[in-house]
Amino acid sequence: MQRSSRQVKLIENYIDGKFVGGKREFADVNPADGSVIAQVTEADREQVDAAVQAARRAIRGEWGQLGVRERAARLERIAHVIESRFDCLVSAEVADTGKPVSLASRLDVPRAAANFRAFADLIKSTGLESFQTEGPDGKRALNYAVRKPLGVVGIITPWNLPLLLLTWKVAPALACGNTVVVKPSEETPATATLLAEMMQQAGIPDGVYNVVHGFGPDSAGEFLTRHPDVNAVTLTGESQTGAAIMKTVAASVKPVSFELGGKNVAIVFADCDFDETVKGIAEAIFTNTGQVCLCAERVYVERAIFDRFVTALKKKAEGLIVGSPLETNTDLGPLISAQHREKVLSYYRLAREEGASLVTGGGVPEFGNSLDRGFYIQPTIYTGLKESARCVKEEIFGPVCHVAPFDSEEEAVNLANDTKYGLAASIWTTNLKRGHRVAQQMNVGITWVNCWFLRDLRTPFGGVGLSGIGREGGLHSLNFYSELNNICIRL
Ligand code: NAD
Ligand code: 6OD
Repeated sequence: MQRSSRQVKLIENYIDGKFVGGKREFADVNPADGSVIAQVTEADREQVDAAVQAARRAIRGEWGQLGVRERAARLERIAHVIESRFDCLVSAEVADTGKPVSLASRLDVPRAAANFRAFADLIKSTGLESFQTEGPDGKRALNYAVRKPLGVVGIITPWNLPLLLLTWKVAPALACGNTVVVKPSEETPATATLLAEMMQQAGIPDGVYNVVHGFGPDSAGEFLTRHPDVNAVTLTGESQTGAAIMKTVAASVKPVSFELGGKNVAIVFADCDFDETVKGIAEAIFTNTGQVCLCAERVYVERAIFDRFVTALKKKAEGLIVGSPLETNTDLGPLISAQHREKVLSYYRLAREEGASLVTGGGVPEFGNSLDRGFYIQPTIYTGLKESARCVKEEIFGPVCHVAPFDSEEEAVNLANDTKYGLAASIWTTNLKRGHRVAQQMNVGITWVNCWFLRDLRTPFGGVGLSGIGREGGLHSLNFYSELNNICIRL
C-alpha cells in the first residue's frame, strides 16, 4: 500500500499479503524536478527472511495445488487488472523514472500486461519432449520429462524499465508455479508495489508475490540473494552487479539468470534506406534518454555516406524535445538521478579529453523554470575517437553515441565485435543477403536488421560476455524458471 496520510506517501514492503513498514526509510525522488515523491521502507534482514518464508509457505498452500490451466487463468487476470489500472501505473512509472508519458503509455505498461498474457498462453500450450528408448537388452522404455517449479525465486530489477522488466521475470516465474520475492531498484519502487495491490485484486494467494525494498550490498538485495531458502536468482542490472551476485550465490550453487549491460553497435551500410535508417538509429540511441540496455552507443557508417549520415543524425538529435515527461510531445525526459547524470557528464568530459569532435550536445539544457532542478542532459553525438577510447569501450547509459566510418564489411564486423559486451546489434542495409551474413557474425544475443527493439516475447533474449548469462523469453524462460524431472519407464 502507498499510505498518504503523512506529508509524502509511504511505500512499504509487501510480505505475505500485507503491507509492512520498518525501521529505516529512504526517499523516492522524481528525476523531472528533484522533488521527493515518497518515503520508502527499507527491508531489513528479518523482513527479507519473512518474505522468503512466506513465499515458501505459499508453495505448499493453494498456489502449489493449482493446475496449469488455473495458473494461466490467474495470470490473465493480472494482465486484465494491469490494463484496468493503466493510468495509475503510467503516472507512477513517469514520476519514478522521469520517462515521457508517451513512452510509458506505449511501451512500459502495455508490455507489463503482455508479459503476463504471453506466459499464460505459453504454459498452456507447451509440451515436453519424450523418447522411446531401446535398451542394450533390446527391451523398450519410455522417457518423458515433467516440469516442476524451482521454489522461491529472488528477482532483482533495475530502474530503467521498472515494471516491464519486473513483469518480464515475475510472469514466467509464476507461470511455472514458483513464488517470488522481488527487490525493485531503490530508484523506482512504486510500480512493483502497485503490482502487489493488483495481485490481490487478481486473486493471487498471499505469499506468492512479495516485495522487499532497499539497496544492493548489505541491504535487501544482498539479504535476498544470500538467503539459503531462495532457490534461484534472476537479475537485470549492471555487469558488476552480476559479478557480485554470482559471488554471493556461489556457495549454495543457485541457478542464476543475468541480463546485464551492453555497449551495443549499429552498422549502417551505404545501401540502407537512408531516411528510415536515420530515424531508426536515432530511436536506438535516444529512446528513454539512452537508458535502455539495448541502446546503440557505437554507430559505424560506411564511408561513402558517413558525412551525410552524421549531418542527418545531428539534425534529428537537435529536433528532439527535451523536457517535462508530462508533456505529450516530449521526446526525452531526464536521466534517472543526479548521480547518474554526473556519471554521464563525466563521459562527456572524458570524450573531449580523449580527442572526440563534438557533433551536437555535450552539456545540460537550461529551462529557466522548475525543470532546472531535474536531471536533464543534452542528446549528444561524437565522432573522431580512437577505437581504444574508454568512451568507445565502456557502457555510458545516456543519450550519447560515437559515430565512426568503415570501409569494408569485414572491417565493420571486426569493429562491432571488438567489445567485452555482447547484448544487441542492429544492421541497416537493403541487401538482405548481406543483412543475414553480417547478422550471423555478430557476437551478441540479439541482432536486428532494419529495426531495433522490435520484440516477440517467444524469442530468446540475453547476452554474451559481460552482457549476461542465460536466455529468457518464451521456452527459455520456462526452462529457467522450472526444473525438469525426466522419468524413464520400462515398457
Ligand atoms: P544496478 O546493477 O545498479 O542495479 C540493479 C538492481 O540490483 C537494483 O535493484 C540494485 O539495488 C540491485 N543490486 C545492486 N547491487 C547488488 C548486490 N550486490 N546484491 C544484490 N542486489 C544488488 O543496475 P541499474 O543501475 O539499476 O540499471 C542499469 C544497468 O542495468 C545498466 O548496466 C543496463 O545496461 C542494465 N540493464 C540490462 C538489461 C538487459 O536486459 N540486459 C536491461 C535493463 C538494464
Ligand atoms: O524486451 C525485453 O524483454 C527486455 N528484457 C528488454 C530489456 C531492455 C533493457 O533495458
